[in-house]
Amino acid sequence: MVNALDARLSMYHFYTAFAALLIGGFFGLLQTLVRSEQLTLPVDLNYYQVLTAHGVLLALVFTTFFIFGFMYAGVVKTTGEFASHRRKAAWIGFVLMLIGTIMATTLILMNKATVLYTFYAPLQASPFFYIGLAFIIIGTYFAAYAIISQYRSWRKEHKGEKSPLFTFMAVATLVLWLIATIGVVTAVTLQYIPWSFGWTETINVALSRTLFWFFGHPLVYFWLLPAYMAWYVTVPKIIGGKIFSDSLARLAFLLFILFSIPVGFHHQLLEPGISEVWKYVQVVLTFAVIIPSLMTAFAMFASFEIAGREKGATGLLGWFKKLPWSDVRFLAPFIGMAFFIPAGAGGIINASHQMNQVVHNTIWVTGHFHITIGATVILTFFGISYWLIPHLKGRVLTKHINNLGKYQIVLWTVGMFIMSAAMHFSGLSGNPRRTQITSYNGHEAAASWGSYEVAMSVGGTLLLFSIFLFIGLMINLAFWAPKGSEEFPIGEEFEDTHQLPKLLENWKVWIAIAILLILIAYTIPVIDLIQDAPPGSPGYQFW
Ligand code: HEM
Ligand SMILES: [Cu+2]
Repeated sequence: MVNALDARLSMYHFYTAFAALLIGGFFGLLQTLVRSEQLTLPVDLNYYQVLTAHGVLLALVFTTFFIFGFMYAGVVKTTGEFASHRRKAAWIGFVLMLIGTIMATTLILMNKATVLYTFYAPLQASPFFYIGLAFIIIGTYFAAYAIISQYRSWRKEHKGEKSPLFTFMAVATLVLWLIATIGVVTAVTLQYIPWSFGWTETINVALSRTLFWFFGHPLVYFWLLPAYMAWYVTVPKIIGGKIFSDSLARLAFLLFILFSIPVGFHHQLLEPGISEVWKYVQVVLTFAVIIPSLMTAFAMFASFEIAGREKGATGLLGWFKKLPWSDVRFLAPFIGMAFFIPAGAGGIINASHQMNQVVHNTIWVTGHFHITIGATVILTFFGISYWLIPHLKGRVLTKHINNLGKYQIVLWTVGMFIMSAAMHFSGLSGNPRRTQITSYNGHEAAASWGSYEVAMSVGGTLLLFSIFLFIGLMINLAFWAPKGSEEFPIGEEFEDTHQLPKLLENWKVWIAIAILLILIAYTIPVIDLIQDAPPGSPGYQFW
């Protein structure tokens, strides 16, 4: 049984996350309808406002709340209930994040922060929008404290034992987050807030974007690693198999810390003010992330194969048929994994300097991140929700809800496939992202985009239906499903080695390497950006 206080902590994070999903998803559908000219927004709600809210509510709010809700549940499951001062810190974190979210969303809806979720300068929002973002980040620091200190005291009490894999992974994810947020915190406190209050007249635009992407790329790994936690730790158990290798899993997470931070320039390949040499260095480091990604893919399929063979599968691919396809807890993350194959390939295209020129700022990019986060990550989060919500509420996932859940997952898969494929294809012929009007008064260059835009709205409609169904099922699982106990699946290792190479839990070494790589990749170009900076820019409000 879960401690009721810890369960409530996680549940409040999920309530907030699901509310953000519902509103954000609705805005997403509006965007597709406006772009395909099937809908004109009322005058006091402009397209870019809706787009800002969509990006903030889904990419920042939904993900962050879900991730903390999930991590708390798993940490408590594997290390024991929270000491009360830690639970208190976690609640303070929740309240700060909630206040920040309400501030930012209110300002967006008041049309005072229509700067899109990347809040690029020189677009200038109300200072309270940036303060809201700061609240969200400070809130996450309280949350990180709760988890990391729980881990440290577990290790003190269990000298010589290896820490639970789930908690280790949560800590690795938070280490990545803590280093990454240095960039955005610096930009927000030293640049955006003074500038939006009018204390400084201009802003160093290139520097602010560099600090943003120092954070923005690892941010995508902050979304992805919790999905990987589910893949490595819970999926093997769900399929009745074993974790392929505990050490491999830990090493992969540590490599993600190393290779996901010193790489922000791959988002700035077309920006002036950064020399090609440094762009080249960071692109090479970007490609290094392929190593832990392929390790993950290998480990997943190894554990699928082990599970299948243990159930009597023979031949090269016989194990494939033995996977529990009718179990939504498996189906959802599996489809997520499958989406990651084209998503990873697309990422390699985006990060390659020459090919980036073709897709830069086109809706291809939007297609890319809807199959990474919008499919891979979100489908995994859906899969988690089907067992975690009843687990926390002392109820069970019934066969009936499991079956409806499969429909929900299929709707999402088909919707995301249609929408993202249309985005990828029309992006290749130049269809821009972040634009309300895509027909360009009937110009021939835009002629082919119209039908793709309609396809996006068809996909978007299926997606919104899927969200409705999901929310309905979650309400059911939280309040109406039969009482009982639903397990939190924690996999066991294929061959339990008990001993872990000491190096793998020596955080000082890994953090030092991460910082070294960051210093190598960023010191000189950042000095250049400051020393040779142009006069700087005043703020603009085009809306
Ligand atoms: C109902 C489901 C969804 C629909 C219909 C949808 C639709 C769209 C569309 C059409 C755009 C591009 C608009 C433009 O560039 O002009 C967009 C942008 C975006 N979407 Fe979604 N989306 C959905 C779900 C999601 C999810 C689940 C996430 C992340 C968790 C997400 C994150 C984003 C982000 C970050 C942007 C970029 C915003 C920007 O460029 O400032 N979307 N979405
Ligand atoms: Cu990136």
